[in-house]
Amino acid sequence: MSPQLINFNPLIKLIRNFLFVLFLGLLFSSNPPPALAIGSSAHLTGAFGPLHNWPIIPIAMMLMPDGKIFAYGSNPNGTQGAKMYYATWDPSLGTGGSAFTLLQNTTNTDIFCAGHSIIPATGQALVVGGDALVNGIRNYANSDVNIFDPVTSTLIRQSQQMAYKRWYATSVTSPTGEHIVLGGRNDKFFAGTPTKPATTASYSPIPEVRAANGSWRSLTNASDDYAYGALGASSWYYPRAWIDPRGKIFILSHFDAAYKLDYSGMGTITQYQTTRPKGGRFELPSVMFAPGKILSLRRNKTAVVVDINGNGDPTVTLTGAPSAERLYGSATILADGRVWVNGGSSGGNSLTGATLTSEIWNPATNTWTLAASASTYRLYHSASILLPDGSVMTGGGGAPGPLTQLNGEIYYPSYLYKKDGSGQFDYRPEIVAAPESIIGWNESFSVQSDEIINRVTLLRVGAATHNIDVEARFFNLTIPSKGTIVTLKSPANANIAPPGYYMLFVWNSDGVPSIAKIIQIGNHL
Ligand SMILES: [Cu+2]
Repeated sequence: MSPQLINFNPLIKLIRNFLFVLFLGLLFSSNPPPALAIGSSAHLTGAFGPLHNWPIIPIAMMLMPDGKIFAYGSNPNGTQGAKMYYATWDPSLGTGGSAFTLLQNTTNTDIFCAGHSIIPATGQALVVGGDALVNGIRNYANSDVNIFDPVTSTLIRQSQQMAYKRWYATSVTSPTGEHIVLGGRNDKFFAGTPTKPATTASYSPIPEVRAANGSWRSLTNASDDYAYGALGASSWYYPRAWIDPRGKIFILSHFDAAYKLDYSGMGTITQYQTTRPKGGRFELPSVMFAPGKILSLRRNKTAVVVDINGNGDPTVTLTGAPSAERLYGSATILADGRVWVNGGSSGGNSLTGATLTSEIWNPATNTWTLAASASTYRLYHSASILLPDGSVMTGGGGAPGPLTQLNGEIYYPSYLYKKDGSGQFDYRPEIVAAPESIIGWNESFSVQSDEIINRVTLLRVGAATHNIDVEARFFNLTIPSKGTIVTLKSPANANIAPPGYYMLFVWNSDGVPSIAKIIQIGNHL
């Protein structure tokens, strides 16, 4: 499943760079540098690439182990249509039409607003639940299970369904490679008409676990309407849930209560009594930016760090002040461990109060800094995801919304640019050799670059939708001594680094990252 390693000869690279510089010299000896390049702030704020088309609204985007994006959401007209279509995008081909593939969904499942994760053992995407049309009315739920296979680009309906219907459920990958599925709507309120019967709203408060063999087990002892059901504040709406450092599930509800779910046996759910981060909303993103540490955006231009590393109740501390309230915005861990936040609006799914300016939270300083501005708004049904080249695809919005966003933009973070203000991309170190087979936990492995390696970072491949990516995780790997070959230790255990696929970035002394090599962490076969 690993992408083929390109064994690059450093001498060829040297010659290429020399010729390139010679070419630039000749170019600029007769023509002045382009005006746009002077005084660029891209090396400080990052910059957006041009707006480009998507064949669907990418409401959900997942990075597959081959470096491509699997996306679903709308039909090509930008209205709800995931029963008919999904799409793939190959970032290595750019953003022109030929980089995207529109595919037919033949499963008869409407995966609009489904839950999803990557299956660690196979590198396929697990898609749970989604939408259903009942008496001609949308946004009911289904209990279907589908798997997207990146090798054949096919979406395949599974014979083993969930016990409960789920629309807006969260899927969490466990340390053993199972999936715990939480929340979602079971049935929808409809008042009824003379020709269409009334229906009553209900939710799915019993989590269920998908074993590696595809069978399902309900956690009937862990039923809870507040943690992931009807009560609280839309607690069923994509519950914010992560495996904690002890291997249990931590849940940060939208109404500020926090829970521990032990998913062994029939399950046990416990509320943390003292953990009450204020200002939660289901429209706001949260992301695990370091082992056991979650950045959570809250209402009224606030954000908190929730630390779940200790054995007692998790602690909550305020960060510095974000510049804007970002309902329906996204939070993405960059390749250097900072968190980039974009999109959103203080007015909800509305252009009133919407912001184009993005911003970055730096965990080292606990401060927020303004970053580049996008050319269009990202609201409800938008998503952002880190790519293997260290840039971020942000796309979508609409179905419904004030804008039908059949488009995306790529954000190029500051670390990709030369520091001289020219606005040009810097030369990148390249990974010459990295592990091709599975790496265990707390295990030594080596990586080789064509430049001195100054830093190595590791980021779990993302699975973003509805302004949340519960798969995303970040690791700074310690380098014992710098060199073109460094020996590192993989993360300590499967609780902090669940099995699956991770982007490995090496950084040179100029602070520029390589294109990532996607490696697999798991049990040796
Ligand atoms: Cu949705």
